[in-house]
Amino acid sequence: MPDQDNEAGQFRAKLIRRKQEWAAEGRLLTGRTARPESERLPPGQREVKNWPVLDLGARPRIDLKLWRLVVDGLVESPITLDWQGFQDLPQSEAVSDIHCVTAWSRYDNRWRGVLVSDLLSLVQPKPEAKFVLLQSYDTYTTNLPLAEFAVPDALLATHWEGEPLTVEHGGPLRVVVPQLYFWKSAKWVKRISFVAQDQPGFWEARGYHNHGDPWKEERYSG
Ligand SMILES: Nc1nc2c(c(=O)[nH]1)N[C@H]1C(S)=C(S)[C@@H](COP(=O)(O)O)O[C@H]1N2
Ligand SMILES: [Mo]
Repeated sequence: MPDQDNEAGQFRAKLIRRKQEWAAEGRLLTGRTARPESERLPPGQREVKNWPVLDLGARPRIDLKLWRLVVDGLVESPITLDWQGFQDLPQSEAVSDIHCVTAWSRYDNRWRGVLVSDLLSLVQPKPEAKFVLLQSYDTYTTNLPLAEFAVPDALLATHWEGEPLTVEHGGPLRVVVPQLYFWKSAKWVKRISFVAQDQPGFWEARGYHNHGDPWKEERYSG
């Protein structure tokens, strides 16, 4: 319906404008640095017990029969997985904290899915591959260095706390890269591309930090 599309479009435009303003003003910055070894909460963050939903407002519902995950670019063995093919990969669990750039952190999230390290063994990135671009079913994109994607507790998650991920939280499949701000953890991921040259994703092109380390408070660029 055009009316609904228009409303969704206005919501999205407003949200993008507000978050761009935050970046321009340097909102929430404390100028402190903290170490993950001695402090659990990164600077400027507060712990929440609930789990807020943050996205651009379009939450795609993907029929598992039509769902595909493309893994391509600078890899020895590019692959397109269907849902069964994804289930056939080794499934693992990892527990990690979430740190969102809007200042909430949520401790001890138990994820289940395919470890990024297992995906990397499968597709084998070439030596020239230095960065990863994640593309999602809602047209969202985000970028990160391959070295950050390859950490032991990063995963392609289908479950949270033993339950399938809800659509709001990125189900059927989202990326989780816990040591970076949560905007790097693409929900509804559909394509993972390994590239030589970094290119900014959605928020990275709109005033958000290219790297996004919560411990260094890398919230905004510039
Ligand atoms: N596909 C997609 N992934 C996304 C987003 C989005 O809009 N679309 N928002 C990002 C942002 S800004 C955050 S903070 C987290 C929020 O995840 P949550 O809603 O499960 O808390 O998802 C990230 N991944
Ligand atoms: Mo976010």
